[in-house]
Amino acid sequence: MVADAETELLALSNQAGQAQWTAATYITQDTEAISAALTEKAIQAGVKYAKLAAQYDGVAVPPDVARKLTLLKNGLVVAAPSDPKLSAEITKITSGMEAHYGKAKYCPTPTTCQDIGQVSKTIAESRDPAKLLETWKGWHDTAQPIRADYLKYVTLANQGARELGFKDSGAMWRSKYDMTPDAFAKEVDRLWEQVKPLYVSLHAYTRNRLRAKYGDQVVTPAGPIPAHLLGNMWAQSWDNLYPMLAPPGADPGYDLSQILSSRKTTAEQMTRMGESMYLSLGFSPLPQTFWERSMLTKPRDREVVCHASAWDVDNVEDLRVKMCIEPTGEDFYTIYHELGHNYYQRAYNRQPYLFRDSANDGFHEAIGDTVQLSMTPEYLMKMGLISKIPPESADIGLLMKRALEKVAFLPFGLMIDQWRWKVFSGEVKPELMNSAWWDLRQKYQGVGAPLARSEADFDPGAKYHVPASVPYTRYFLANLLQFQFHRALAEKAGCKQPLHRCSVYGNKEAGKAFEAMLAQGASRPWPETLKLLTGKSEIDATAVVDYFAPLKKWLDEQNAGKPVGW
Ligand code: X8Z
Ligand code: ZN
Repeated sequence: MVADAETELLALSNQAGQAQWTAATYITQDTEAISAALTEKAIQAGVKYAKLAAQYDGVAVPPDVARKLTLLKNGLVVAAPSDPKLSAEITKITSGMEAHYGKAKYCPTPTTCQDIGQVSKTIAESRDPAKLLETWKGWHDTAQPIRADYLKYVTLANQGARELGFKDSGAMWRSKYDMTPDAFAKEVDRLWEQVKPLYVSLHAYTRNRLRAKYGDQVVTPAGPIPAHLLGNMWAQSWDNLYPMLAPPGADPGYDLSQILSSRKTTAEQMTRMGESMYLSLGFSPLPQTFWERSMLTKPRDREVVCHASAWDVDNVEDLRVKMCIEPTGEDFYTIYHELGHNYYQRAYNRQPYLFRDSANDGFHEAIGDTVQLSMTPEYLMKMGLISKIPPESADIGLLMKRALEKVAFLPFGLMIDQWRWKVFSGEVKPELMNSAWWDLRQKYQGVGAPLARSEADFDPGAKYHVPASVPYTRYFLANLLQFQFHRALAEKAGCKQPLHRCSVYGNKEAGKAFEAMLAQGASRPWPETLKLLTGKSEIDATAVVDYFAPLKKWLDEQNAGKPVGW
């Protein structure tokens, strides 16, 4: 049975992959329909084998077979109900919602429509609160039409998950972590408590600076920060605010966006630099087909899903990146993130099909980000991007920039699925979906809606991963794991400096250890795979806390006597 499953699922995954690639890089009614049909076939086979695998519960089998049976039972992200009509309906809805997101535009006037790239640029660069607000609202309003579809999707996905024995679709998502769904939810809470003080310090400092800039009318001294002011459409990372928040006298003195755009660095050049980082660690060059088949820039003549992603279309060597690269620091980092996925996919491609996946989904998201932590000034200098290394006195600035990206992200990485888990379980009722979203935004992020929202709005739908049905807790885990991985690699490379100054660029020892972990794929429970590289089998938030300890101290000094929390 397991052998049949591997053969059949591989073939169907390849077909669905080709159709999904086409649909995401050329949105039309036809590509959407073909993608929905082939995805449906793959999901139906996944459901069939999940049910067959469940029949072996309690039967003694060799350990690798047992692991494959587990992966068959909990491997789906969307489980279609067995009723053929409902199965067709849910795949149509999911393909349609992703296409809707891909095509979405904010049109201040009928002839001046702006896509996600353009509205993101405004939110990143403008410091005019009225313009920010208008743009924020314009983009969020584009999600209103998918609210009804989303509700239907929730019902159908739950029905599919229940047929497989899960309480609901959220419980199915939480079942993929080598522990019970409840234990995983507790684990996530535990990790959040560990990093929360660091986030709260950063939040208080940021709020103060924003208040100084925009005034008490816009930013209250002790309340949540309005979501449109943080330099990112979803307030998920705040590094675009760095120029406003830079610690006086500790600025590293370079701006990657400025350097890349003034040199007119092309998307391919940026990607080649990313590849060269992986090569320096001992990984092999990307296949020629990567360069032929990837979509690295936004085509002018058709609609595409610009949200960056990495693909392995044949589950062996057909690696691709889909991205609308602009010469900005943010996109430069994102390419390294995407290539991390591709190098992981290739490292596990000799595993049996069911093990060709990450140890858990947080690992997949953490690989490229780990490499990003090696993009130190010293590295940028070696790449010829900057001409002098900032002095030690600029460390707080460097840490601040990183924290605005990676610490600010933590509660966002957590809250999206806190919301979805509650929507799937029914704890959040359909008529309160949007207000529950804002309750969680406030609870975890200390971020508030910048203007009154109602249940006609569907603000979660304005974030790619919700219409595209991509679980999000993975990014929260990744933002912890990457610091653990970086610490382990830096140790292997013999780096004696503070971790934020360690780069493993060019270090084959570190690269070998990294690749050994990646090559395990999903063949072992993730704690074992984690231990292989780090010597520890638990996710450990002290890695991120230690990394930013000097910044935390500095932030707390700045926050002294001012309100902290919300
Ligand atoms: O979606 C992504 C990647 C593709 S896996 C670009 N990320 C999350 C996001 O953009 O919301 C990376 C960081 C978080
Ligand atoms: Zn990713």
